[in-house]
Order: sequence, then C-alpha cells, then structure tokens
Amino acid sequence: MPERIVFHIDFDYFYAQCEEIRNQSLKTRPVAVCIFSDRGGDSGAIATANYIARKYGVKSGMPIKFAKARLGEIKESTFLPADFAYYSDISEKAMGVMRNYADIFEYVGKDEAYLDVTKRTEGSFERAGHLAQQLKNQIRTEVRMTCSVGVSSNKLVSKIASNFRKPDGLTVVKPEGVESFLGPLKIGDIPGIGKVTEEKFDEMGLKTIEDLRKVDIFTLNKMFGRKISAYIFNAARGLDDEPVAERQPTIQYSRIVTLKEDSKDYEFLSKSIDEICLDLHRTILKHNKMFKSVGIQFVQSDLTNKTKSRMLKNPTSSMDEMKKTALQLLQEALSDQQIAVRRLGVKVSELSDMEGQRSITNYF
Ligand code: DGT
Ligand code: CA
Ligand code: CA
Repeated sequence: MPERIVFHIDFDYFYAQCEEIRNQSLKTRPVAVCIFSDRGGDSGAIATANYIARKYGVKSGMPIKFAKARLGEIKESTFLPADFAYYSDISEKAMGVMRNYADIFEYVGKDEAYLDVTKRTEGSFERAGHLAQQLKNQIRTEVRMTCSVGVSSNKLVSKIASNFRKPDGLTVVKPEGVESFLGPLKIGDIPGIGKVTEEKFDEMGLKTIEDLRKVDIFTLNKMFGRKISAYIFNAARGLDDEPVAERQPTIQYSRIVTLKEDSKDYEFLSKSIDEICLDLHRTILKHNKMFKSVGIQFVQSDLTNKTKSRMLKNPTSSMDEMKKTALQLLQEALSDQQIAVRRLGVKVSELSDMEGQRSITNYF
C-alpha cells in the first residue's frame, strides 16, 4: 500500500474570526466571544478569543468576569455574545470549499476536518504541500478566513501538525521527519492526553514526546491499562492507522420558493412563510428530528442572497416555534430591506434525533 497523505484542517480562533468576518474593525482589537448563562449579568464563560485578546491571557472556558478583569483597561476590547447559527453558516461555506479538495472527506466539527488526498496527490508530499496552500488560499478569498493545516501520512500526526503553527499555519511532516518533528513537543500535545495524564508523566520527570518514548509498554500498561497505553505508545512514535472515514456535516432541511411577485411587504411574505413551514415541518416529522436553529433566506431581485438565523433555547419539533421564529426573523430582516425579495426560504439545522419523545413533544 502506498503511503497515505492526510490533511487536518482547523480554523483559527473560529467563533471570534467569524465575528471579524462581519465586522472588519474587530481585527485590530481584542475580541472575546461569550456564552452568557441564564443568570444574567456577566455570568457565563468565554467560548474563544482572537489572538490579540489571548496575549492578555484570555482563553476558552474562562469565566467572563475574569476576562473582563484582564481586558477591562484595554482600549476597544470587545465582548460579543455567541451567535451559533451564524458560525454554522460560515462553517458550511468553508466545508463546502474543503470537500472539493478531498478523495475522502471527514467532517469532525464546525471548525475541523480530515481530508484524505492520497489519490489526487499520487502520494507526493510535494504536491500535497501545494494543494494545502491552494486550499488555504481559496478559503481566504472565498470565506475571508484563515485556517491551519497539518499534512502527514496519518490523522494523528496531521492533527498535531495543524496545531503546531497557529494561526494561519501550514506544517508538512514527511514520513521520514515524523520522529524528529514529534520529539521536542510536549507530551500534552498528543491529542487525548489531558492535564492529569501530563502531570503524571511530569512527576516521572518526563516532559517531551522524546522523553515519553523511553517508557516501555509494560510500565504504560500498569499506569493506564492496555488500550490507552497502546495508543500512547504508538502516538509517541507517530503511528496511527485510523482511516479517514467519509462523514459530512449534519444534515439541515430547507425549503425555498419563488414568490409570485418580488416584494418586501411583510404581510405578503409572511403568507409564504406559513406554507414553507408547513412543508418543512412534514419533512422534520418524517425524519423524526428536532431542530435547534431556524433561519430564513432571501434571494433578492438582484439575485444576491441574504440570510438570518437564530438559535433556540432548546431543541424542538414544534411547528409553532418554527413559524414564530421565522416570522420574527422576517420582520427583523425587512426592517432595513432596500431591495425586493424574489425567492424566500426557511431552513432548520442543529438537528437531533427525537428518540421516543413523540408523546411529550408538542407538534402543532
Ligand atoms: P484555535 O484553533 O486555537 O485558533 O482557536 P479556536 O477558538 O478555533 O479553538 P478550538 O479549535 O479549540 O475550538 C473551536 C471553537 O469551539 C471555538 O472557536 C469556540 C468553541 N470552544 C472551544 N473551546 C471552548 C470552551 O471551552 N467552551 C466553549 N463554550 N466553547 C469552546
Ligand atoms: Ca480552531
Ligand atoms: Ca478545533
């Protein structure tokens, strides 16, 4: 079997970069994206921060209050509430670009994917490096986003490599360079090795992956059990044969109709929303799904697009909820609408399975 070539792609400071995309002026200031809890005020946590805010020590998972304390004095630092539906739209767009580069495309999460490119590069790392650069360029021009890419012959090393130089990194690790690439990295740079495990090794005087290679499999077995220790033992040597497995982002359902005439009249458009929701809701029930995000889409008379979406508090399969949210979005979208709408659509996403909840879910 020829050597595989695998990309791991991870978008840089994802939520915060999405915010920069729609407001370029954020690029020069510290930006933190917050998930406010229901308790109000500043209770809640930081989802992520741009690299300027990170310089001041702001990071994912930190209480908003701490982050405000760190950035409070800094001019123009900006705290924004997370807008998941919007981040999903950006993610979709970027995934759409990436999947064209892959023989096998594995969606991992909103800001992450593996691509097997063995066939199209004919196993050449030189070609793979160029392909990765091309992909980065296309994401930059079409989505206005930077990402970091790791290229190697397996998923494990590519994941470590994508994280090696961030943001906007591209790290190619050829098979003959794997051992020397991994050697100086921290044990905690191995995916899945958390703080606790890292500390255990630290107590043994082991800090780098090179140090870790000195631990024999029997010692590891005693520490972690067979399965985990086999993983750690192989990971330290850059060994991983897990295949890239085709996986697309979770499905979303949408309906779009062309209106009888172009319009920006709420009364007129809302009638279509009613019909679209009825139709869309049938699909939801048929697939036994709940949705957590509702969006609307305009194709305007000049054929440009406009979208707006909203995350709900809880997953639901209720048609009322779908319609209510779509109508709200419609009203908001029309408030500053210049051009008439030609086609109107509704989409639901963030789907989950309904699994036996039929009886307690309110359908209509
Ligand atoms: P990066 O990749 O280091 O440049 O920065 P991010 O922000 O892309 O970090 P990553 O890839 O670990 O996570 C992707 C997104 O997931 C991130 O933009 C926000 C969200 N996220 C990450 N960590 C946390 C967390 O601890 N809490 C919450 N609520 N969201 C998180
Ligand atoms: Ca990321
Ligand atoms: Ca990620």
